[in-house]
Amino acid sequence: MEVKTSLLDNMIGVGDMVLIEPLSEDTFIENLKKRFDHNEIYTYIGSVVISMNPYKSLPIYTAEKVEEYRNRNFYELSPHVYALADEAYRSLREQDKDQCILITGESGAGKTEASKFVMSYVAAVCGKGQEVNKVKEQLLQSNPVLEAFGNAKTVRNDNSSRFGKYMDIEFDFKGDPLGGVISNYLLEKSRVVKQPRGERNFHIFYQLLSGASDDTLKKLKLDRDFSKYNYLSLDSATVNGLDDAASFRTVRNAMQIVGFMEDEVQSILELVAAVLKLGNIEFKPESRCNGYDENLKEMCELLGIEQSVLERAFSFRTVEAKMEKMSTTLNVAQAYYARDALAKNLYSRLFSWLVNRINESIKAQTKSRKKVMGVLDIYGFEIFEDNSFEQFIINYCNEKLQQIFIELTLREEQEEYVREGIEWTNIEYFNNAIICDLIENNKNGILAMLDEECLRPGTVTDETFLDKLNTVCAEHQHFESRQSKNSKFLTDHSLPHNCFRIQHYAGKVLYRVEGFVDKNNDLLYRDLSQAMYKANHSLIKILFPEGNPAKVNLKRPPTAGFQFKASVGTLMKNLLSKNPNYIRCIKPNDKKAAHIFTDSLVCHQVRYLGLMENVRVRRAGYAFRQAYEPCLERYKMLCKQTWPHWKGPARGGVEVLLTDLQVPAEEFAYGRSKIFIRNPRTLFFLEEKRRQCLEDLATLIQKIYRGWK
Ligand code: AD9
Ligand code: MG
Repeated sequence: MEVKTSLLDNMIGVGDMVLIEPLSEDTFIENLKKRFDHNEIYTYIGSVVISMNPYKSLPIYTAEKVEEYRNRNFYELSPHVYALADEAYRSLREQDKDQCILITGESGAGKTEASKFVMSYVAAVCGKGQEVNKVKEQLLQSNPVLEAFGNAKTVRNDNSSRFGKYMDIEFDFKGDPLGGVISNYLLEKSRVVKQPRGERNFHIFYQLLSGASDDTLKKLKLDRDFSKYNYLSLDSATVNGLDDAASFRTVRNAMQIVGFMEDEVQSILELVAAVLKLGNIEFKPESRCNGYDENLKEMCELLGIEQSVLERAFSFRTVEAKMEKMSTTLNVAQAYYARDALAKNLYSRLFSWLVNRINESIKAQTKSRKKVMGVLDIYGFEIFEDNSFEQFIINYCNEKLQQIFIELTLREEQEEYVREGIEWTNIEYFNNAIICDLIENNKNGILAMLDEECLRPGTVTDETFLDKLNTVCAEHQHFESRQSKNSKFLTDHSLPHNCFRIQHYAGKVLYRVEGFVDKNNDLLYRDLSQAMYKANHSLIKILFPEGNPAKVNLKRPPTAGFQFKASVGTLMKNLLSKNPNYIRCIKPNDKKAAHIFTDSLVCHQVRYLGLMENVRVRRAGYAFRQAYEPCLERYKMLCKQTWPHWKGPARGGVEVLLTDLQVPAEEFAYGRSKIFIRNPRTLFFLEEKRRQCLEDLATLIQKIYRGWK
């Protein structure tokens, strides 16, 4: 059985980890390194793609490459994210199976870049024509817009996603794109008012100041100088390799393609400017708001708000109790708190509005049944020096994705062997379900406890929350320790007093509780939302519907944690209903630098991503499986006895077929309902035979046709 394959080239390492001999963590890492050194950043584990961030641009995403990978078998060419995209798109089109592309890895590992390569590949190979091209352009151009408003420079990544994004691309029965739907998950809005050292605010602020024309800036009452704005950190305002001015032009252009009207763009920029102005408003003890505060005045002018209304909202707070309204005066600290809360709310609501507005443009214009490819690109696992509610949420989301990976590739795979009656020895792996439970359990999970604390009457502080956590988790742990030794809530007396620690799948993280209660509550004083609602500005009005006095709703909005948990739950259900394709991104070093491969760092990621277990399950098992009927249907032309019709059960037909083709017996196993093929090369061999057969047939038909003429 001769096989042409580029998976076994020893010079540049092995293209599929399944083929490594002998397999150990060392040989695994060595293989990654060898490939990385040769700019081979992709490696397979069966159908899973490992992607190493090269931190330099490689000439492997050209139109020629797209053509090369188009309609080729997954194992035929050297590993590439295009091969995965092609496989997913083809199964969607030919087998009518909805797909999802799950991209995981820690912050800076290359998820967002990978998601864009997948999208651009699919866009390049699907459908043609003016209408279709417009849809594709709009889908692709939604990226720069969302990145401008939702990404920022962090210490881990110069273009770090600060929101989670899931995009469904919808196709018709022919495989032509119809449109898409984007869901976004909790933007890290605290960044609007404060950034950790060495980090920046969201890109759009710098892009606007650097790239807008003098005239635009004048209209927005802005100064080009970043240092004039309190909300823009100074120490890292320009980032090497980022051209804010050029990006602004790209974003403006993208907005136009996506279908934003000029007046909408203007409104959006007014809001961005208003946030910067807000950050410069100052409060004094004698009179909270200084009526002559230039920033306050300009902000009100930008948004069409009566200045006295906003001044009042920054000076007093109305509390409604038992049908009575009481006004309390805000002290200076409370006024600053209110100001920042307003800035965060303004920005994050603007972001959600942008997502909805883009959805409005890109939504499919038909109600007929659609085939769907979902692409998930979330914020990666993060450990900072200082970790707060945002990191907790981000890491919880990553924990859930790891759980899906474990469920589908490790657990399900092994269970399937048992179900199909195939001989199998179980492979041990770490299951992180216990960590997910610690966070999301409805009764005593951390999020539930935080909610309980937020809703409890009386004085609630971050410390009371921590006390509760420590008591309940310690009890739980005591209980747990009798059942399992794996409790992941780590109490130890060396912890700083205001912190708790969780052993996540990807490492231990120390969380500081300061701000947890407040961020979870996510409340905005009604006086402020009412002031915003009164604005003579169409966009602001939409963003603060609760400020409408006619719609006074005393019911408390759900907490941030509760909403996040619910949306992650929906996402997981959605993902589980589709055929998963995995891209597992790895970061080669902590310096954002090309050519550096830090073994220990890579090793850590390989371990927590469960990649070794993944290869072991894959190796011990069978790379490919298919129910007997479709398998026979696909390959029956390769054998005289099965072609054109096989009488009898399909399993018998497949047996005859494989024997006739002289596939060695150790290469396959017969399950109850499926045939299992051990090596991808065998599958490739079958596919190649089939292709030849079809080609011969086509030549024959042409000959006959010519003969007729
Ligand atoms: V985060 O969780 O959003 O903070 P990501 O999304 O995993 O993170 P991202 O895709 O933004 O990381 O990649 C980080 C940077 O690495 C990019 O800005 C590129 O400069 C670089 N990168 C990543 N992948 C590639 C690639 N395939 N080719 C070239 C790359 N550069
Ligand atoms: Mg990203």
